[in-house]
Amino acid sequence: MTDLPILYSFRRCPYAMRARMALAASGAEVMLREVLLQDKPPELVAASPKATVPVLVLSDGQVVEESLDVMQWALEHGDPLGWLEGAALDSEWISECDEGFKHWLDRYKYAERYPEHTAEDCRHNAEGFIQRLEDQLSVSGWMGGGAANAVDVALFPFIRQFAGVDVAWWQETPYAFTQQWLARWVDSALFSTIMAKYPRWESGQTGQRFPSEAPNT
Ligand SMILES: N[C@@H](CCC(=O)N[C@@H](CS)C(=O)NCC(=O)O)C(=O)O
Repeated sequence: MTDLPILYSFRRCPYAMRARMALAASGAEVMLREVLLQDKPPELVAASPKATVPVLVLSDGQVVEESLDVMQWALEHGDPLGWLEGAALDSEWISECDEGFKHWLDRYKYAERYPEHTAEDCRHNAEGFIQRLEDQLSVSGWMGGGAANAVDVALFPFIRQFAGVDVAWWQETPYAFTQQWLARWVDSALFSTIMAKYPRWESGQTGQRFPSEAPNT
């Protein structure tokens, strides 16, 4: 048994990615439980009836069930990279990403589920946000100040998804600063760590220490 916090996570979920990035950067250790969204374990639903990931269950039973709150918890625990310096997780950039941009991202990525729009229209609608990012990133290469901070971390998994829908198209776009910024995140050692593949968690198991037991994949 362990009294480490428990993190319910799904590897490819961008909300879970931002939480795992902050946890990995913070030096906190958690027990990661990799779940399948189509077959959520009852333990997750019992801890958080809305049953989205990520969910962090602290050793005192407190449940942190929003990705930004998991980031905040992690970075308050430890912030050696200074990601909270000059950054606030209630930034309008993040709310714009999670609301407007994500709306069009889903419709672009899963265009077949939304026959009322063309994929190109959805991409075009999402691009307004990308253009604003590009303008911001052209100033210093980051979302604020001269270094990476928590706002960059919260955003990049969603931009990665957007870029990944049609990589050839993305590479031809004029968003050079955003392309570079995204590549820096995706090529980082921290990102490789948080994208390690964990086996699906089964009831009765404790989970796997994250990030220290990250498999080498
Ligand atoms: N506002 C939540 C959103 C999390 C979320 O929507 N996660 C998705 C996966 S990427 C999820 O768990 N969806 C539930 C489902 O598919 O049943 C957060 O920031 O943590």
